[in-house]
Amino acid sequence: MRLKRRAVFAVRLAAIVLVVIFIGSFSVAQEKQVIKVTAKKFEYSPSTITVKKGVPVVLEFTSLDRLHGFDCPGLGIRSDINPGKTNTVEFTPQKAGTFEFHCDNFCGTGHDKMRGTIVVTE
Ligand SMILES: [Cu+2]
Repeated sequence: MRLKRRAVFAVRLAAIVLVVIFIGSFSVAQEKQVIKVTAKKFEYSPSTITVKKGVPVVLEFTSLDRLHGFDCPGLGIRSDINPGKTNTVEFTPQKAGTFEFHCDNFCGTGHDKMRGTIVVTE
């Protein structure tokens, strides 16, 4: 009988510890910043994307016309941007600064001018 009571106590204690760990993991998880970016000949909207150093970012890309690309070598980010589809890229900027991105899927006469910047603030 005494042994059974101890076992019940141990199980309850374990359950409480698990709940505390579970809740704790939520408060530690950092909010992600979700930014929608649309592409069309020959521009991105927004063309300037401002994010914060150390805060996780999700970029959600969609194209309004044809296949484009998103290449930001300074931050090591690249994605295709397909019409009728959402491509996502997740990253956490580790350095502050201004990083240029451009379209790397040839999309027509204005392709070379299809660019923008990611600004990472401290
Ligand atoms: Cu393009």
